[in-house]
Amino acid sequence: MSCLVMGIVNVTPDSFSDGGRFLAADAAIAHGLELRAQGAHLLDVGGESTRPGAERVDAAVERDRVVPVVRALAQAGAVVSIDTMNASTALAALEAGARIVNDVSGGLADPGMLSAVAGTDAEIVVQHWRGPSADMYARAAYDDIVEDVATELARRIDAALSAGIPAGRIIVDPGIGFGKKGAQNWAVLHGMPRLAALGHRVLVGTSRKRFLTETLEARGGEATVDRRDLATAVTSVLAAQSGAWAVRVHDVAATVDALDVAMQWESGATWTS
Ligand code: PMM
Repeated sequence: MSCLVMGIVNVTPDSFSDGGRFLAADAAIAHGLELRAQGAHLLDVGGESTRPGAERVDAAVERDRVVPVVRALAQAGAVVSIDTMNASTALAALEAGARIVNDVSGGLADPGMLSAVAGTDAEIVVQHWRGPSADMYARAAYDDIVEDVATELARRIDAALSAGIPAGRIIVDPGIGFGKKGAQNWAVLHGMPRLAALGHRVLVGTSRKRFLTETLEARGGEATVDRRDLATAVTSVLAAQSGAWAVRVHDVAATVDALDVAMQWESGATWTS
C-alpha cells in the first residue's frame, strides 16, 4: 500500500471548510507551505468553490486568485495541481508552474479543456460529474451507482484520449459528494476496486464532506471539524487500502499520521526477529 497526500489550498472567500481564511494570496501560500511541511506530496490550489449550491465564478477572477499562489508554491518546489473547470485558468496555472490539472467536471464544463491540456505535458484528473454544483443533487439518480460512475468515468477517459492526452497522464476521481447523496457516497467508496480496475490512478476526496457529517451526527452531537478530520483520516486509509493513488484532504497532518500507521501495520507482514 502506498498513497500520496494532496493538501487542499482553497483561495476562495466562500469555501465551506476554511471559511475563506486563506483568501489573501499570502495566507494561501503560507498555508500551502505548512501543508507541505506536514508531509503533503501534492498541493491542490483552487479559486472556485464547488460546495453544494455554489454559483460559478468568473474565469478571470478565478485566475487572478490562483496564479500568484500556484507560482509561489511551485517556486518553493511543491508539486501543484490546479483545481479548475476553466481551460484558461488551467493554462495560466500550468504556465505559472502547476503540473496537474484537477477538473472536477472531467472536461465537461469547458469544451476546450481536454484539448488545452493535450497541448501541454500536464497530467489531468477527470472527476465524475453530472453538472454544476448549484443543482447537482437533482442528478443524483443511479441504477447501479458503482457501475454508472465507472461507465461515466470510462467515457471521460475516452474523451481525454481522443483529445490527445496519453493514458499515463490521466487520473480518475469518483467525485465524492458531487451529484451523490449520503449513502450513495459510501456505495461508491465500497466499489473502489471497480474504479481502480479502469486501469488509471485513482484520486479520492472525502475530506470534511457532508456524508461524513451525516454519518457522525447520526449518533448525535455536532460533527465538528476535528471529528470530520478524524473520519477523513480513516476514509483516506481505507481508500489507500482499496487502491487509491492519492487522497485529497484539508488536514494533511492527521492523514499522513493515519497512513503511516496503516503502512507500518502492513509492513509487519515482512518483519523478522
Ligand atoms: N472535492 C472538492 C473540490 N475539488 N477535486 C477532486 N479531484 N476531488 C474531489 O473530491 C474534490 C475536488 C470539494 O471540496 P472542497 O470545497 O473542500 O475543496
